[in-house]
Amino acid sequence: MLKGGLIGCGFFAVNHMHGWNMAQGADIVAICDRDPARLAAIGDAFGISALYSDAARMLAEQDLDFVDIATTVPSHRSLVELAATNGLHVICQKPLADTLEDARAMIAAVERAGKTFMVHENFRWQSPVRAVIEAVRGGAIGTPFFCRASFRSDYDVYANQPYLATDPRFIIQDLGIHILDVARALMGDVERIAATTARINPRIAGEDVATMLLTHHSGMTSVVDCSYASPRRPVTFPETVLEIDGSTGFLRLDTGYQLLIQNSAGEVRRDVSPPLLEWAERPWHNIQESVALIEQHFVDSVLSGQNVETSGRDNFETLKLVEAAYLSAETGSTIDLSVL
Ligand code: NAD
Ligand code: 89V
Repeated sequence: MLKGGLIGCGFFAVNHMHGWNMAQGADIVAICDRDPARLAAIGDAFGISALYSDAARMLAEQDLDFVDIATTVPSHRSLVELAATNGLHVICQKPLADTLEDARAMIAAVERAGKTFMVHENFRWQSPVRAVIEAVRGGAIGTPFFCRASFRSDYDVYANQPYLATDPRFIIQDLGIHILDVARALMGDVERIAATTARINPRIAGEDVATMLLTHHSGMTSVVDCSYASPRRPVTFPETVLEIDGSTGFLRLDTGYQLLIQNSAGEVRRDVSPPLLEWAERPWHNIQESVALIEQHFVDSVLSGQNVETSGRDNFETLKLVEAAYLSAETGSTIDLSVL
């Protein structure tokens, strides 16, 4: 049984803890947060008595196999490097880093330690998205040549995550990163990107709309469009709508988690709604289930010695897309990923 320590007991950490409770092969035995009230709340809710306000002290006193970093991005590099120095496996929330330089240093630190480094990039682990990835990789529509990955609503995301309203970078770094990662999972790595951004909500600091055009190494195209300023009803947060044209068929993951596949065999419609786990609540259940799935993948990979799917190195390619999208929006030019 792997023993883990959770660092960061904020808004999203409760989902991490429920996921770890479900995971086979791992237990969280200690938790850490600088905020005593948040630390106590998670400790009480999950019956954990090893509580720390300092991560270095937790790592020094506890005999851990891994850490789960659920803090926001400013602390990610120092915490990942701390874990690597202590010879631990690491799973760290997205966005991995504020800069590519930080991300490179984190990847190198865990590699030097010879440990597993996984980024908690969970959207590709959502079961409806997974159903699409499996269908496409299984050849249901032949070779995909066009993908639209779309995430649009006016959901009040700032209520739970107030830092999103004040960060100078918002939708690409926080949400677009997930949708760009889904596009990579479906269509492969990217050669160049062009992006436009806008701020529609005047009460926030960053951009709440982004439209990105990706040219993949295969020469094929994806459009990734994200908005937290779209007053559509019903509100479809947090669903990703996917449309993919392939050489021999068409696939759509529509709102309401409805999957349509058309090909020479005919037309298949499937309800691929995620289960409502007993600790989950709508509309977050889609994301909540993916937390449990990604954590189980991490445990299985560490125990079996297999590579994790969203490793630090893999996720670096998604992070490059984020950086390149901001650069493109700033300069009005298409960015070749090889320059980063
Ligand atoms: P939050 O601000 O609510 O919680 C972060 C917690 O970390 C705070 O309680 C803070 O005191 C603590 N903390 C920060 N630095 C620390 C340090 N050095 N040592 C100990 N504790 C420290 O943030 P959140 O909304 O829970 O988000 C956390 C991360 O999860 C972010 O990176 C966010 O992008 C990500 N997130 C991911 C998803 C997803 O679906 N993958 C959803 C929500 C949030
Ligand atoms: O993934 C995230 O960090 C979240 C949300 C899905 C709401 O955008 O901010």
